[in-house]
Amino acid sequence: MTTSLISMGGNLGNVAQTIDEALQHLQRTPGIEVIKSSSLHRTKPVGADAGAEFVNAAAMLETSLTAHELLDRLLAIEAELGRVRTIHWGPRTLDLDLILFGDEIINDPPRLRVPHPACWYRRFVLDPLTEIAPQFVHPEKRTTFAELRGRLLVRPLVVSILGDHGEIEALIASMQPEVLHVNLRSLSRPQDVPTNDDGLLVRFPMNQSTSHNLAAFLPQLSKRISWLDVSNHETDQRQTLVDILRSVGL
Ligand code: PH2
Ligand code: MG
Ligand code: MG
Repeated sequence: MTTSLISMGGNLGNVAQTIDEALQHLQRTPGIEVIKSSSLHRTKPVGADAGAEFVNAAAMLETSLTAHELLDRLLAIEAELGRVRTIHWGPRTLDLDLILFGDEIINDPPRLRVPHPACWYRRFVLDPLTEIAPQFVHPEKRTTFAELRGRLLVRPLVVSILGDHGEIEALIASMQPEVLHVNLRSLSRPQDVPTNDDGLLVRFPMNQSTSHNLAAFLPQLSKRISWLDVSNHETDQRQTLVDILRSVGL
């Protein structure tokens, strides 16, 4: 048997009822036991096309299924409860995400990555999760979910951005006045990265010479808790930064 954590969220229809039905569907599934579920959290939408306010929650399951079997079951329940996938990150009746599966680290993109790659900096995941599993340890970060959440509550939160200097400086200059409680910093050289692991360290797309320079530092940097790599994001940098700040609760 494996203990697993899932996150639930939606912003179309009666989400509270949909989440309740999802938990019943899970409970009725052979090989799945719902151990605990969190309260419902109203959260601001993250993503330009995400739509209205979300309701998010989390649940703890005990299962004899494999991670892939559990994922298939989650996707089937989403479909049974009326989810239609049109735009990526669009409004939805229900999203069921596999966050943790025992202490397994699963890398099978694009189908499945466990722990969920964004779970450690998303308040809409961490807030419900810490209600039911504060002392569970993230197997890659080797840190409890309560600690991961606590790291994001520090004010001002330092968000350091590694990227093309001119572009990042301009982005920060235009955004900093709008965002209180966050200290945005531009890092133009990997060797300027502070040694402490506080706040958030975000890697934006970089020109060849900077990214070449970064290669030597990557092994060290990627060991950090704060390391968030969005260098392959296609959306515009401003929206990416807005989404990150929304995710961490700013
Ligand atoms: N899920 C997303 C995108 N944005 N925002 C909130 N508040 N809650 C979510 O569950 C959520 C989101 C993609 O899965
Ligand atoms: Mg999701
Ligand atoms: Mg999903």
